[in-house]
Amino acid sequence: MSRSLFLVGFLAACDMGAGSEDVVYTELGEFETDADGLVSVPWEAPEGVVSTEVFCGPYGYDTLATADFVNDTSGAAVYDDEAPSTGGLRAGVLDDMLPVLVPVSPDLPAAAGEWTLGLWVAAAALPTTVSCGMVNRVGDVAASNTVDVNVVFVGVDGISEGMNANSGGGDANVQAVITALGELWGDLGLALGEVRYSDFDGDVGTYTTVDGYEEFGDLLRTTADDVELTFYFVQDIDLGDGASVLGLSGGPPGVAGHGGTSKSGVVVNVANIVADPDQVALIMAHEGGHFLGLFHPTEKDLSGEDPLGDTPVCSDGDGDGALTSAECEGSGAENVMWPTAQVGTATGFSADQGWVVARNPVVRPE
Ligand SMILES: [Ca+2]
Ligand SMILES: [Ca+2]
Ligand SMILES: [Ca+2]
Ligand SMILES: [Zn+2]
Repeated sequence: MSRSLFLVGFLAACDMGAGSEDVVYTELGEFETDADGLVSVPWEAPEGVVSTEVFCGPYGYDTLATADFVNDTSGAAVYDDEAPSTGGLRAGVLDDMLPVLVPVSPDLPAAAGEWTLGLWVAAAALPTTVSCGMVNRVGDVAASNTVDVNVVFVGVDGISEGMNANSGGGDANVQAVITALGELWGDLGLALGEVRYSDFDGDVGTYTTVDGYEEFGDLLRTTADDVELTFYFVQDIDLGDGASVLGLSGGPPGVAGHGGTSKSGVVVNVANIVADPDQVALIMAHEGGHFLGLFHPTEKDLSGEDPLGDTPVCSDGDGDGALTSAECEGSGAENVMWPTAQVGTATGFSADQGWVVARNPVVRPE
């Protein structure tokens, strides 16, 4: 890995537009792995940093990557893939693009200085080359915050009469969803700022039903390079097992504050928007929570938990190796980030979850 490459990338930093000068995307350049798929990616968080996110890709939908390690500004390992469920950081095992966001827990705040991502790419042909970038947010942090939202309609006109960019603002079902989303996120201290509506200008016929992770990633790749959270409304999501998926987030966490990547937004299945707008709103609150750096308090198969000290802990009462909402009533099922969140039951967030979201690059003080 080359220090000069890193510095050249740093010079390419660009302002992201009016009202968002506190959030800056910087290209870091290309990095070549060794024959084992490993490469160190240093990235620099500026003075006054609130959050910092590094991401590397694209390496394709047939390839997975994760963090072998992450070192903080003192060179201390703060993440180790031998113990991925411990400490204050989480990293996914993801296709095509790997984002690592700090902070995802009050236990590991962002700090100015050089961090290092030890990237491991499991490509079939090694060594391989990836491009990396980073987004840094500086400035103030507040308890009450706002996020701008872009709703992109992908061929869903007809599910709810006239549901498209022209009429979305006046459509009763869309408005019921937006209102309910605002109420759910209110418990995070997060209000909806500007809500924009646009029509997908790509291949609607292909993407209105998202078939598999490649279509999912390719749809997210069309996300604009703005400091906002983009939700794609589609007619169905089918990952190949025959079941309809209600929503999917890039990441988690998503690539926040930088468009054009396969992790730059959230896809929402709105087939039920007329019958059950509250269900669609809960999916947006949950998947949008993933995008903003929140994980499931406990995975339903008990395979991991979030890095937050104040989220509910549920024990597997019946010892069958799986957690259900019924089993975790009063000890997890009330949290919106519960893996099987149910309308009317999953209605709140924890204080630590609000702390994390307040610092995300696409969120700003109200
Ligand atoms: Ca399709
Ligand atoms: Ca926890
Ligand atoms: Ca159980
Ligand atoms: Zn989830």
